Amino acid sequence: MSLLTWTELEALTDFAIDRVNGPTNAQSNLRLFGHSEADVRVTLYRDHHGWCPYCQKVWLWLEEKQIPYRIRKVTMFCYGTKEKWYKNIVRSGMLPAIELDGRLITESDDILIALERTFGPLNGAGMEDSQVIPLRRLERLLFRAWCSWLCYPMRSPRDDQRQKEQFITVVGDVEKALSRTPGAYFLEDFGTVDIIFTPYVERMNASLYYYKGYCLRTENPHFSDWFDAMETRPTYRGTQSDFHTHAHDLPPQMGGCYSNQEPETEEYQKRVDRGPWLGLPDVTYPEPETSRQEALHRVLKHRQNIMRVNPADDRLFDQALRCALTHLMTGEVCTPPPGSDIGLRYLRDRISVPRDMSIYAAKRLREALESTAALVGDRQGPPISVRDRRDQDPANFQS
Ligand SMILES: N[C@@H](CCC(=O)N[C@@H](CS)C(=O)NCC(=O)O)C(=O)O
Repeated sequence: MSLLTWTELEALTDFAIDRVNGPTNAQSNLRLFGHSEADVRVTLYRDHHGWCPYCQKVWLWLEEKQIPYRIRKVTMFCYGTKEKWYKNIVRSGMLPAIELDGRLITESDDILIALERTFGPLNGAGMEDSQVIPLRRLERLLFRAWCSWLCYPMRSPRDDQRQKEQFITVVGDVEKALSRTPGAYFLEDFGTVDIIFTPYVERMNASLYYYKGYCLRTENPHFSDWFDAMETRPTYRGTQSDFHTHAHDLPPQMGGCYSNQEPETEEYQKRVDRGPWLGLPDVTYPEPETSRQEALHRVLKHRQNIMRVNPADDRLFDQALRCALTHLMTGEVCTPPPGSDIGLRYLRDRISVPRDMSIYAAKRLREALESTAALVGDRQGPPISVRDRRDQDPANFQS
């Protein structure tokens, strides 16, 4: 099989989106929605990797409401050094923050309230609406029950079971709340409540699957419909992450995630880490036709940095990566040089969704890297740290 050159690979993708006026995407630094730059009144400070759940909340709201805004990305403590310029604005370094007409606002709930006062609430019911307040409270209850189960080491399987039951009781209340309206959303129309639930419910779905062998999305019919409905929205698709990303971004952010001993847990962990990734319950909308082109385009764009941070020898990895990309685009089996399995799996483990690419593009790229690596060995890359993610320090990736 002929290994494609970089030039030949470049000819196989014309993937492009309009980052300013097109669909929601994680790479944009400016969103205009057809307005002019002079109309921008908001700057959103959010984290580089799209890992901060409170940032996702504000990000989604601005996208849904189509408010022109600028984005400035900031490093989280768990993966690098906080930028001095940001500490001069927000001394604690906490995210998210916005500047609205020159006024700095922190705390995601206060941010949404301030945005509502300026631009009006989303679909009628705002943060302080009497229908919204009890649902916001329910979201916090669910969050606490999730933390109690996931983020503390359990003394025994019985303790684990007890925490699971407590979590499932709150899930039952959420299911009831979702069943009260004819549609799939929390209130009659999609709105603020759905946005408030989104970041942590997405993280619950991923982390409980991986650490507890429990699938929130498939085991609860109303949640399942809600996820499906969310995935019809281009705004959500643009901010949506996957199981692999969350399974490994949460431990340092939460101070630890603890696995139980259920047989499903071991099976699901293997699936999330080593594939196959297509068919995992982190996404159900149909795969876009452009997913492979997108993955290729993103690798080509960041090729130099990808090579530089990879533990494998540059020449060896250059050839191995072209093998994986040749396979991705042509389906042909292309055997990489001996010894390149670790380098390919290092990259497989460090694709972050949606930071690097969308969910299906990442699945396709992981599959191509894994199946190419498997041709020459079964060695895994260095394990992903649970204490910090300095391997993802954005300082190493700036172009
Ligand atoms: N109550 C705050 C919580 C914000 C928060 O906890 N932010 C975390 C990230 S999720 C943060 O910025 N931590 C500092 C860091 O990780 O660098 C809000 O709703 O905005």
